[in-house]
Amino acid sequence: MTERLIEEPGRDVLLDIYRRANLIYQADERFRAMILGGQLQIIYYSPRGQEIVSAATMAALAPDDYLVTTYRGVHDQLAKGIPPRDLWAEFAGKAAGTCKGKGGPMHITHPETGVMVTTGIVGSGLPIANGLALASQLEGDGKVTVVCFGDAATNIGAFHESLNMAQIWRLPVIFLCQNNLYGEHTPQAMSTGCAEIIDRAIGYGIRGVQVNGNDAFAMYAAAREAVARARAGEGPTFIEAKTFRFFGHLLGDDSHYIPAEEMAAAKAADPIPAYRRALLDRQIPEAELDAIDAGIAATVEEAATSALAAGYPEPSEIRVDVLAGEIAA
Ligand SMILES: Cc1ncc(C[n+]2csc(CCOP(=O)(O)OP(=O)(O)O)c2C)c(N)n1
Ligand SMILES: [Mg+2]
Repeated sequence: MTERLIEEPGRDVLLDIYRRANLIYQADERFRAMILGGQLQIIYYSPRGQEIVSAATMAALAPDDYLVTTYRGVHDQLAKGIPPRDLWAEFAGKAAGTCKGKGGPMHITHPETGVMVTTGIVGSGLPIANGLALASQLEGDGKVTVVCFGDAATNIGAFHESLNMAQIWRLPVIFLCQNNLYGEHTPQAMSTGCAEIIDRAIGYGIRGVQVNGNDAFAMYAAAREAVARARAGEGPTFIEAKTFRFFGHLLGDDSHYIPAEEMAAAKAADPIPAYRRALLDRQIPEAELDAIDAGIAATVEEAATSALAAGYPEPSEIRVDVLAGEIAA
């Protein structure tokens, strides 16, 4: 395999990553406020702290590449390009949502932006991603599939089977492990036998890349290289992106099982302000970043407000789009 030298991305890409990351950041802030304020009744898995992983990865994809993600997937879905208005409506169970209000946050699907499946079954996205990648390989459509999952998911059988199969068939798939160091309330060392998750790549002969997922430059470089390999027919890549989640497993989790100093260190290295500082250091004017933030604030406001005002699905819709084919009433 040839090594590629990857330079720092240009200004457009840097701002694209900034826009995606801050859309996630602002949307997450609003989702949490709406849930805690009683405006949304959903179980919510905040991606706060993991924004850069998605923003930089999705910036390296083409709009029609595929994504498979999980219950903690709102960052991936927004970064991939689902219109916030449609996503919000689905979270609120409204007919205007991505699945007409019948999927909910756990099952966000939006083929128009390549978001093919969101699943709550840990590890179940990986074989599905292989299927999408195999279809692309057979059809020669040049698309790449990214599947996101957590660190604890690497203990599930489907993870191991999927890496093996993808490598044998040289599938155009990227396995993106968002390693936030915890699975539900369990620290990694209590559930995972190996010290470094990336070492699992060796057993399958698959290219493994461990990266600081909160570093936009490193994350983008890793994703771009993996995309290039997949498109060139060189097969899959397993990326382990080290990151952290600021709000525990789900909203309401008090994170008592996380040592206070570990949480404090993670928050001190918050990737959102860190990336803003990195752009300012590169002479990107603050006013330009502020203008992007303001545009995002307007988008989020519009999405949240329109979702609340939208209507629920009609009762007559209850059997529509649920199974292939008609079901007798
Ligand atoms: C097959 C299966 N087993 C157990 C669960 C319960 N469960 C939901 S999330 C979770 C932890 C997953 O942790 P990780 O893969 O690290 O992802 P994270 O939530 O940290 O993003 C578990 C065990 C499940 N949903 N599916
Ligand atoms: Mg985890």
